[in-house]
Amino acid sequence: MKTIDLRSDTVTLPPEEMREAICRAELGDDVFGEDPTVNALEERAADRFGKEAALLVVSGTMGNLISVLAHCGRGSEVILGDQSHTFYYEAGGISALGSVHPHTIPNAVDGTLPLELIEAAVRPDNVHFPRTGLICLENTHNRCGGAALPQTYMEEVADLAARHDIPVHLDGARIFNAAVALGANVADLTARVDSLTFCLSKGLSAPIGSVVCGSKKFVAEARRIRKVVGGGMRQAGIIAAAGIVALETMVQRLAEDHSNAAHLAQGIAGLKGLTVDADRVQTNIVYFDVTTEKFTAETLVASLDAQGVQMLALGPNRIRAVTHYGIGREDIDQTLAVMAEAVRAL
Ligand code: TLP
Repeated sequence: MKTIDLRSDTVTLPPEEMREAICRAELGDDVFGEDPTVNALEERAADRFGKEAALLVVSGTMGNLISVLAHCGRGSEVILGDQSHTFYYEAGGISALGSVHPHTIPNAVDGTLPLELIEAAVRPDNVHFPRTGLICLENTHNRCGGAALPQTYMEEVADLAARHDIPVHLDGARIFNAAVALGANVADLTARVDSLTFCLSKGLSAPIGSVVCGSKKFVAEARRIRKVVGGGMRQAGIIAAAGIVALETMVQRLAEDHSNAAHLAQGIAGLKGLTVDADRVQTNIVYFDVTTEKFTAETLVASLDAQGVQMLALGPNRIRAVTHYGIGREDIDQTLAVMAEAVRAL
């Protein structure tokens, strides 16, 4: 029985072309700046986003941590969503390692931070208050159902930030999903952020790695902080080689993942005991709720697991399923058949 793993797009395995590129990669010592494949990936990434420079890092978490630390000094404050990955899932790294103070405001259901709440969170110059050092956005927004934040909104936040002379960082772990869903050019979508992290190892299916992009000055500081947190890598071209293939070949196909996610959500909408807002599924993430007393998210996930379908229970009633390169339309149909049987039997 094939396991249909919908826990995350992080589970994607590299396609053959990536494995070959890894084997063939020209290598050098990247801490000395001498790995040609890393340099090629960083140049391509910077170009793709229209930024001056880029830096390969181990993970999305490391990219966000390094970026926050590069923008903010000890005791300064970052404005970010209460549902943001950086606040929710990054082990408090910005506080633990950077002494940066998180100022959370509630995310709207569409993943945005309401402008008036950002405005109200900006600290006036007063000896009692921390200094606002950064505003963080997330696009697509993981915990807000993979929502894609439109370019107009990104620009409105950038205008607000510019009025207060505060930089903006984007957690763009899945920014290519956003660009594909919105039919936008990824450089236009991110033109107004000062820095961003995007991930190679989610929908783009590379085995490891994320990239931080920004100005030369910012990336030089980020490079220094990467060393501080132990992220300076040596022959990292084996990672970058896969990343180059990811950027070149894996972006346009994300539309397939989005269509599979929509198909899954529509199917779930017809199942008893489950509720999903199928209209909100814009990209590759589907959240749905258990709305019956007969079973919980955990018992349903366990029962699906026994039938070879894996999802994540993210609360007593909340389940997440993520589509990706390893999942075809027939897997979604199989998933829906297994789910229909499970909700009937439980
Ligand atoms: N998200 C993972 C889990 O940590 C929840 C997932 O399975 O979705 N930003 C966003 C928006 C993310 O969704 C993630 C990973 C990261 C950053 C961190 O990336 P990694 O896992 O490479 O550190």
